[in-house]
Amino acid sequence: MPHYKLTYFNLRGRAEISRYLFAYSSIEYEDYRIEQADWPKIKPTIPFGKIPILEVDGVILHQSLAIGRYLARKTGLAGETPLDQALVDAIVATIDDFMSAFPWAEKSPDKKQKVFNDLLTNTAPGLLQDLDNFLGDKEWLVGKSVTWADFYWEVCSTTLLYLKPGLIDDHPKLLALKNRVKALPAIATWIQQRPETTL
Ligand code: M4M
Repeated sequence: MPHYKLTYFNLRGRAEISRYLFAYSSIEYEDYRIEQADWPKIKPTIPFGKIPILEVDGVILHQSLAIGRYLARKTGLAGETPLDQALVDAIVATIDDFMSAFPWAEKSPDKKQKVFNDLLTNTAPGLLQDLDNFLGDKEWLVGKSVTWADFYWEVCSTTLLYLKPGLIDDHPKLLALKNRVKALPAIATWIQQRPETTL
């Protein structure tokens, strides 16, 4: 087994999907969390200047979804067939596009709140309806077993619900999916033991 070191802030954010994949597959890794204050010093030492990164026996992997897809492939959570894998990737990208639209680093609190509110009030409902339709009466988003697309829905919806409690009240199927992921024993254990952070 390679030595794995995941570097990110002390947040769920863009690293949590990888932490779920490690937890689910019982792979040992170093969950290295840097202080915001140390970031300017570390940034220039990282190949593309962004975190998370995953070091795999010294190879530095960047981009949270490339890291997630790599771990999902290794652990059988990437989707069963090439077509299922493409559907999984498409769902992950759809959720990620929405999460990435939030101006996380906006310095003006007024502007930040305005855009956050607009996304949560006007954009989220359409996405949630599309996801609800895509899920339909299936147990998992894609195929007959859990994939990292289900994990990503759980991770991102936790942050969305922190930003807007009640956001998915009109989507009991999506809520039930979230709860199915949270109830997977290895995920339940991780959620219970992880550092508690708001985002
Ligand atoms: C993100 N919480 O939670 S933060 C994406 N992006 O709390 S830059 C998908 N280049 O404000 C799911 O740190 C969840 C998250 O330094 C997410 O992109 C999240 O200006 C955060 C936070 C930041 C963040 C981010 C954007 C720009 C910069 C750094 C980080 C995300 C997500």
